[in-house]
Amino acid sequence: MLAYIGLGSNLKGPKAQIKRALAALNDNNGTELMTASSLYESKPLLDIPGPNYINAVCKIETKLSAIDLLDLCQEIEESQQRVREVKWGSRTIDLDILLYGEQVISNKRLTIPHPEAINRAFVLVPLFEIDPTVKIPLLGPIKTLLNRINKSDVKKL
Ligand code: ROI
Repeated sequence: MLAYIGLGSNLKGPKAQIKRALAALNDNNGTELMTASSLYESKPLLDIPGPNYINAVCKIETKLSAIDLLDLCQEIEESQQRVREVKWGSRTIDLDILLYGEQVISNKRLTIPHPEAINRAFVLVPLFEIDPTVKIPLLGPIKTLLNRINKSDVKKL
């Protein structure tokens, strides 16, 4: 199965945090890293005070189920000592499953396509970079989604 993961960090060396998580996504039995986007910098969403974020999106090939992939993402977050004091707060590393094939998933732990992420410039811009023709289930082609948002607040590094 092809899946897309969004990564974000604004604490403890954000660029290195993203790179370490990308390496971890390649360095295990269930997943293989296919493509990683450039790194992008943006202010915290909603102008919540805190350091700027570094974000990236990657495409993986996986034999894991969506739930097992979520477990893996959470293990990687924990292994990088994820700190998240409050909702919307700063964090060392955040891994979100954006897309899992063309599946639509909705249960207590998982909502795919990721409902919030898929509207954000720091996700759509790197996703478009690595796959400009990807279709988002329920929502349509990425190009259309990208045209609706303000892209000027993410800076490619
Ligand atoms: N803001 C930016 N710019 N990038 C993120 O990855 C990010 N992640 C979050 C919140 C706190 C919503 N803000 C963010 O979880």
